[in-house]
Amino acid sequence: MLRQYRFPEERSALEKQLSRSVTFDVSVQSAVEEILQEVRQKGDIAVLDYTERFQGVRLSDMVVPQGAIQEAYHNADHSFLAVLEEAYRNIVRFHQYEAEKSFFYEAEGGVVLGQRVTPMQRALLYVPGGQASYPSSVLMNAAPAKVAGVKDIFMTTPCDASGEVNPDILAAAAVAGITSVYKLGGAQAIAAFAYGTRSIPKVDIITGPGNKYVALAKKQVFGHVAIDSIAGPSEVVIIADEMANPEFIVLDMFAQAEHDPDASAVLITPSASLAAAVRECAEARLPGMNRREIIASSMQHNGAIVLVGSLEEACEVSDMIAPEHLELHVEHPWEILPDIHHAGAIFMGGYSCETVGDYFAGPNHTLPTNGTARFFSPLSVRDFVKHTSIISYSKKQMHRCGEKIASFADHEGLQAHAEAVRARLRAL
Ligand code: HSO
Ligand code: ZN
Repeated sequence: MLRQYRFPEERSALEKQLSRSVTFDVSVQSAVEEILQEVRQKGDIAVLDYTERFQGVRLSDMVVPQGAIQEAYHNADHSFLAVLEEAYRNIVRFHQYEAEKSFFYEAEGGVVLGQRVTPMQRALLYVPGGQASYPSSVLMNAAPAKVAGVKDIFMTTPCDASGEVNPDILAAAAVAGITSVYKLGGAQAIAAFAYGTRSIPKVDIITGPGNKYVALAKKQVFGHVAIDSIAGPSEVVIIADEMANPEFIVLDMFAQAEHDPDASAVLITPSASLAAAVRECAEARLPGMNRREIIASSMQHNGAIVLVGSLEEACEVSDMIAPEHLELHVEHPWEILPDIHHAGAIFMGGYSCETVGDYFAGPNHTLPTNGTARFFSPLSVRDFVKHTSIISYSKKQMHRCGEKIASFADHEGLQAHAEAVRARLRAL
C-alpha cells in the first residue's frame, strides 16, 4: 500500500509521487464564471435559481431562523457541547496571542508616525456541506474573526433538499456566538457575499474551505473582497526515529488519508526497522477502518515512506515538501526544530498528534497546503484586520525637509506634487 523510496538516490521518483497539481479544468472555470456574472447582474433571483438547481430546493428564506440555531444547540448532545465549548476557549485563547497592536512613534522634529490596526467590518465564513462539513472548521474560522473584532460575522452552509442545515454546524455556530447563518452554498454563495444582493450583505472577507467551485469562485472574487488561502487536499509528513511508536505513526497517517483520496501522508525515517514495522501495522489496521477505501487510495497514490541517512536529511526532505502538518516522532524534537523551515504546523513528539491540533489545542487548523507553507501562514487574527498608516508632519520638519521632498517630485516630473510642498514652505 505504501511505496518506499531511498533519499537522495530516488529523489526524482519521490518528487514525482508527491507532486500534485492544483489546476482546475476548463468546464469548472467557465461554470463558475457564469455563476459569478449571473449573481452579479440578477442578485437574489440568480442565487435562488442556482440554489434550486444545485441544492434541489426553492428557498423562501435564505436565512436560518434564530430559533433553529438555538434549537440545534439545545438538542445537541451535552457532552459534545462541552467539548466544543472547551475547544473554542482554547482556540480563542491562542488567537488572543496573535492580536497585533497599533504602533506610534515620534520622529525628528515633532513628527509622529504610526500604524493603526482596525478589524474588517464584515466577514463571511463558508462551511461546506456533505462529507467535509466540520463543526471544528466553524470554530477555527470564527475565533480569529471574533478576536480581531469583526463586527458582523456571517456564516453560510448549503442546506439539503428539504432546506435543512446540518445541526452540528448550527450548534458550533452557537458556541462561537455566530447568530447570522445562511443556507446557501457553492459559487453562488461566494458571489452573493462578494458582490452583495438585495437580501445578502457584501462582506469584506470570505474564509473557509469548499469544493472546487467554491475555491475557484473565491479565487475569482479576490481583490473585490479579501479571502484566506485556497485550501488544497490535506497533508502530513512524519519524521520518526527508531524510538517511535509504529501504531501512532500509522494512525496519524490514516487520519490524514481518511480526509480525501487526494490527501497525502509521508513518513520520513532513517530507521529501516521502523519503516518495516509501520508497513506491517498499516496492513493490519487498514481492514478495520471505516474509511478504508479512501485511506487505501490516498496511501497508494499520494503516500510514501522515505528512507534517509540521518535526521538532518529527514528535515531536508520535509522542507522540500513544505507540508501542511509536520509531526516529529523523535526523541529530541526541539533539537531538530531549527533545521525545519517550511511547515504549516509542527507537532512536537509522539503525544502531539495532528488530531489534537485539528480539534482542540488552540492553533488554527486552516493551514497552508500543497507546498505553500513556503510563503503562506495559518489562518489568523491578522487575516481579519487591516493596517492604516498615520502621518502627522510638523511645520518644523516641513521647513527642514520640504525642499528635498519637492526636488524629489521635480525629478519625477510631477509639478503639482512639488508645488504642494513649496506652497507650505512659502506659508511658513
Ligand atoms: N485536518 C484538517 C482539519 C480537520 N480535521 C477537521 C478534522 N476535522 C485540515 O487541517
Ligand atoms: Zn484532520
